[in-house]
Amino acid sequence: MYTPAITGSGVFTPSNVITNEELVESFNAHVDLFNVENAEAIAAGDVTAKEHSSAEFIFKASGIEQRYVLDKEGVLDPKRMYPHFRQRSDDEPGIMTEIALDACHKALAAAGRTGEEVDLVICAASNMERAYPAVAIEIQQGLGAGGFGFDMNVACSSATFGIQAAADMVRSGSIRCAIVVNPEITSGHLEWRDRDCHFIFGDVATAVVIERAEDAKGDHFIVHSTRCATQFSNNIRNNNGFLRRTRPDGVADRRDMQFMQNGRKVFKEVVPMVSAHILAHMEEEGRSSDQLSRMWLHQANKGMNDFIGKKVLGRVPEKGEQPNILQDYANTSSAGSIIAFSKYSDDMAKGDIGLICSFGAGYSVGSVIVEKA
Ligand code: CO8
Repeated sequence: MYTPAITGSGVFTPSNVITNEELVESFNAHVDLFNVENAEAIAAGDVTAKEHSSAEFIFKASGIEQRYVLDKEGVLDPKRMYPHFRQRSDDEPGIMTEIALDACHKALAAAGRTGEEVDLVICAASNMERAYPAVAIEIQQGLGAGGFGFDMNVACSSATFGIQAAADMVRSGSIRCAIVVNPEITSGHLEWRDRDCHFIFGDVATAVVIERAEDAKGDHFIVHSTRCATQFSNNIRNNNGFLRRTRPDGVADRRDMQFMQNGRKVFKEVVPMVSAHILAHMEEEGRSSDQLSRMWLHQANKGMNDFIGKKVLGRVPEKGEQPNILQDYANTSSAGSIIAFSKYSDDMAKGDIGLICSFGAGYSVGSVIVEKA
């Protein structure tokens, strides 16, 4: 058995930013258009009038101040409200592969490795660009990697579930060097026309390199243990899928073909589930929470993270103990905890213990206990 370690991480950040103010301006223009276009039906009580959004509400309810997106124009066009991506030929790399490769190259550079040294690629994300061939295999080709690749989808928990799979394979010796990459193009499936959720998500890609600790070329984080758990819930759901055209309304523009959630219920049910999961994982490892120097939590809502941090540590976390990045990136699904890890881990001292934790649709929760070495 070998000891697995995270030896490098990388983040691809799109160049387009949408502030809450810009988002609300375009959303409110969409609402005004919608209400005029549907004035008769609204007056007859057949259609509900849409209400304006507010930048103050968004910040207060979520802690989000802005988000990055691959295409800003389409999202902010009040007559469109989703991104424009050009059609690529089958001979070009897909858009997920393109942003994944950027994050992978940064992670490999941090680990002092090249793509040829990788023998496993896991593309772990909330959505895949196509059904097959696996996006991971295209990324494998782009990296010049050997071995094999496969896709994984556990929604917001995809990164930690991917880390568990890769770390277990390194531990057993079936692979030597893995990349777990999370290209999250959330703008493609967010319902930007729904006031309740239009502010939640942003685009990004993250990657981590996992290999034997004994092979590490520089500072690294030993992966002591991982824990994954799932429990079925319909409170975060997307009904889009390959059987869509078989149904009576075929490819109609239906609300349930985009991200849907009951945000209040998610908040109430997931916070205790995650806090209990982290505490149980720590206890099983014979560690107490006061040994935790840092928690890199999933980035969905600042209030959620404040609750979880307080419950796990038994006190209000001190500045820097639980870094948030969602004010800048919004919720980037599986990539959120890895952005936080990548940006806020270099300063840790040897021997410091940290915990990466993601949670979301499924419900799903995954935790990874690491030690700086
Ligand atoms: N502007 C102004 N007012 C608003 C707005 C708005 N934009 N939206 C809602 N309101 C109003 C509501 O109508 C409501 O009014 P009233 O009280 O009169 O009914 C009031 O404000 C309060 O609304 P909410 O109860 O909805 O507000 P909350 O305080 O609960 O905040 C949140 C809403 C921010 C959504 C919060 O509930 C939350 O963050 N919950 C947790 C969500 C979460 O963690 N979800 C995880 C999803 S991510 C995941 O698992 C991955 C899925 C796959 C990836 C998807 C890629 C796209």
